[in-house]
Amino acid sequence: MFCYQCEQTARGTGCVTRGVCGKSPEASDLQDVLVHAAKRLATRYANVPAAERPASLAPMLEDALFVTVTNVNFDTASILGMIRDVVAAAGAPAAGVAAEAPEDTLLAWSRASMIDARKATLGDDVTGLQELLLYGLKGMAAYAHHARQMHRADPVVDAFMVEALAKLDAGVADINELLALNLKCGEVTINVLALLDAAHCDTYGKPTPTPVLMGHVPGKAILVSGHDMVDLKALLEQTEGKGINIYTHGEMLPAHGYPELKKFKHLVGHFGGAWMLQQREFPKFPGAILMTTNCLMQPFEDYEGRLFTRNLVAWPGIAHIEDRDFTPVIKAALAAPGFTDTVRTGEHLVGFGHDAVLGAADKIIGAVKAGEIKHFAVIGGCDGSEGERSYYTDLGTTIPKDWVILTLGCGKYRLLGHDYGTVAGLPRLLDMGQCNDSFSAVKVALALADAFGCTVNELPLSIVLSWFEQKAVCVLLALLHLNVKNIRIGPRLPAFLTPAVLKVLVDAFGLKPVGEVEVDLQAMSNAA
Ligand code: FS2
Ligand code: SF4
Repeated sequence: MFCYQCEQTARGTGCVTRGVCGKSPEASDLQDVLVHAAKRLATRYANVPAAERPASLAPMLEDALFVTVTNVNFDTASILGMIRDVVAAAGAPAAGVAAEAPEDTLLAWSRASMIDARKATLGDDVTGLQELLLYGLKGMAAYAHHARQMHRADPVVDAFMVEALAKLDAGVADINELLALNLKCGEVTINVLALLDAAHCDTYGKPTPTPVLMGHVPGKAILVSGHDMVDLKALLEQTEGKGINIYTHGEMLPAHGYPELKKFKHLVGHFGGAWMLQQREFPKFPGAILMTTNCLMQPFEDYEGRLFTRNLVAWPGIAHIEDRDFTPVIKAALAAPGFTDTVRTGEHLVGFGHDAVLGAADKIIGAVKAGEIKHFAVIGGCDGSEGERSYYTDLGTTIPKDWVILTLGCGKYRLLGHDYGTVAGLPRLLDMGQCNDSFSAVKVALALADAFGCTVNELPLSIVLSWFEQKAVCVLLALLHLNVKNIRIGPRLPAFLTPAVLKVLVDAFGLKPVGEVEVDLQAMSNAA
């Protein structure tokens, strides 16, 4: 195996014996085969007019890529089944291998496309740029998958997925073409983020500021993690009147802001922090646990019998829910003790999507003009387990009182638990939602630039991203496509970006790693 697609990659260079994430070498190799199969499938249809492509093509490519995103699928049997489906769809002449071929044959078939092989023939710069594009596509696939759960698709997104995968299959090696494809990936990411935003708002109503109980109340309980609002709504419907309380976990926290979800009285609160705390937190949750999408970690024995996966998430031996029939989850929740006491560790305000923030635009613009609000800092993205991530906590709590902090993604957990107070009558910490809601930050930044008659780069705005997995990669590409400069990224730079490629990004966009809090803060203030 060789995998360096996420921030926690071993020694900052690549996982080679077993994933830090828990991915086995066999699962990792099979994921590489699946990506290769997806590229071959895309090639088969690259020259077929979009209207003549099968309707199953786009969802199949999406799922194939989303399965390989960090912390999604660790189950070799399910990955192998998917490979066979994709190879069959590509057809033997295009694939060059039979769908029913033995696993070893499939591994040998994809060997030349593996990262190691390309590093040896194309060099680290080209391979890194190819992988940057692939990881951007993986992130885009995840967002497109979510939108498709709500019956939304965008032909621009579907077409780019085919075009870009086919280019990768053809071995595109020209640095300038690869850079252009990566920026195009960023451009199309804006489409998919807008699509997902509209799907969520149309289906569940526009998020509105809503306080969420951080804690629990007595009663049977189900914890819902991941990102999938469609699963959550179906579970809320199926548990209504059954005496079971539903809690959000991790990236499901923003669910409480949607009118069509918060109307369920048994959606009572939020339990726990970001994904990487689950092995400590899940054993303490006295009910059933549903993982709708990433981020899943290796389950421990004391909760594996009451853990369930959905969608593309899978772990060997963990029960998987098909067709949104949550009967086994409900049974497990009723069989578990549930909570017997009440604990309130606090309240967190969610629901500051673009609609809520821009609803206060006049107030915000007036406060900026009056000097009451000096600066905006977008601090968000993914969380992770490294100690260096305390940077984000320290930054958030050190930022001057006349700055507004916009946050999103599970990276927000680094900012919670501190009273930020208010500025100009607004909360200083505005939670815009999941990583899937990054569109809100883009929309607010563009609207502010419009209101002040300047570019985003001329706004008193700093963007400090925490990255972990591939959704963050496509969001970064989207910001670069918008020509947003001086983005800070951390806690570490991606292993797949070589010094030469980084230099290109630094020269063109001023992309920089996070540094010391005081130094960074001073630089952000000077730029304001
Ligand atoms: Fe967080 Fe994990 Fe949201 Fe990422 S729950 S790091 O894959 O998707 O952010
Ligand atoms: Fe390693 Fe990340 Fe790949 Fe897992 S996803 S094998 S942790 S680089």
